[in-house]
Amino acid sequence: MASNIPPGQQFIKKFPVRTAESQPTSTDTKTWTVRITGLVEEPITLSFDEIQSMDTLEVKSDFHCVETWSVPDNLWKGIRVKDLLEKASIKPEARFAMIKSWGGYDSDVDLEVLMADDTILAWERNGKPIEPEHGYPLRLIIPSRYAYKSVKWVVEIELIDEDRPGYWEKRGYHKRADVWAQERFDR
Ligand SMILES: Nc1nc2c(c(=O)[nH]1)N[C@H]1C(S)=C(S)[C@@H](COP(=O)(O)O)O[C@H]1N2
Ligand SMILES: [Mo]
Repeated sequence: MASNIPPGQQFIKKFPVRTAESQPTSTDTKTWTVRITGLVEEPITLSFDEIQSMDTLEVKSDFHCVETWSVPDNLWKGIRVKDLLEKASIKPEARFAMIKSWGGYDSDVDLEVLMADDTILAWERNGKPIEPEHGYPLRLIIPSRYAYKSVKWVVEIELIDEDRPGYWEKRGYHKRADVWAQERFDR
């Protein structure tokens, strides 16, 4: 567990499920792909196998929902989003990305945060495949931001120059969502 917890958060033991859209009807890794679109030299589509064959890493982190619950000590295994984006040659004007799920949920993320060393696209948690309801086969993990940025069932990363709000950001949640600065709501 991290030595401290962000202000206003409480650790809980059970991992709740929060899903705004419909869960994928199939999480077959043979057909799952992630597209990188928008402000890139060449849009690319990567299969689950191609992603899994990249350099993998494990990141241990606490998971903080804006509703004030936190799940401590998750060991996520996946690949760095930075490595993925480098395959697509991002245009210099890209400053944000819209991360999109299979069922239409989305969240906007600062490119800088997306490129951080601990921002990963994960398929395992604590040594086991992520449960389907928690985002299998590929879920984004951004430890420093509230969990609504950690999009489950990722199918597309769209690079953009002007920020635009995702699903919860449209409904009042903060566009940056820094857990240590308690950026919960945008006023
Ligand atoms: N695709 C998708 N990703 C999502 C959400 C969602 O509704 N759909 N909810 C977000 C919110 S608000 C939270 S708190 C976490 C919850 O993750 P969990 O369901 O694995 O606990 O996922 C985030 N990612
Ligand atoms: Mo959340």
